[in-house]
Amino acid sequence: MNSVYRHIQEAIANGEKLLAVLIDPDKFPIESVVGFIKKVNTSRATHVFVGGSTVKAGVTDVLVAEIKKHTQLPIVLFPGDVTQITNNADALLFLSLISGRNPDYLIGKHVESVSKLRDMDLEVISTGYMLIENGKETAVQRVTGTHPMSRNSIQNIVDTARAGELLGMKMIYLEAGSGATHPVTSEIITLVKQELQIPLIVGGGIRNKEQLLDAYHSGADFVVIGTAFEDDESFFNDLK
Ligand code: 1GP
Repeated sequence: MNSVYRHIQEAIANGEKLLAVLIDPDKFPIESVVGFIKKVNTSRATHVFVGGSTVKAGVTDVLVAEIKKHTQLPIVLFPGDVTQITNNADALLFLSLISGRNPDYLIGKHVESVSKLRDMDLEVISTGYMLIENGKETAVQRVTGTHPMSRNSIQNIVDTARAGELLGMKMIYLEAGSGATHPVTSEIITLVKQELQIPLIVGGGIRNKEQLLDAYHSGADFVVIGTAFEDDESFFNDLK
């Protein structure tokens, strides 16, 4: 029990940097799993995240089961909705959208999910999820009806992350949004990291090795990349 989070903590304590490949079930045909996961397995990815803002009910369950057949990497759910929770995964990021003020995404969906979680042995990792302005509207913003935090309100971003930690959240996820024009800035990552004891995840708009290394050097413990792999699988070769 609780081994995914414990391994994340141990890896960080050993100075390792973690990388998740994000698969959005809405955009990912099940026939592509074998070829795609083969590339994931030979890259430096440490985790597979599965989830999206708008996914049909039942699709995630089948996709995760198929991915699991082809990789030893931990599969972590990154759900946009309760219907995406499946016991076939190894862990669930229990995301509370602390950058927004929509009660459904702060606590409402979580209450809804409990009757489902009660019958599962899924590891649940409480995560403070923060949407940061990136230059264009993102799916998270549209679906949750919340505003991202301004890139210039750095103190507010830092304070929000720290409030998440003080509430007992186990990780903070700084999200620019899928396909973001600009990833979260180095300055924001550095200042948030300085404030936290818990692992820091950064994602959204990271498309090349330089941006990935920049996020790591700024203080990200864990980076999540989806679109860059969807658009061009040769990106995996850069990350061997
Ligand atoms: C989105 O942070 C993730 O929720 C990954 O974003 O698809 O832009 O890599 P990209």
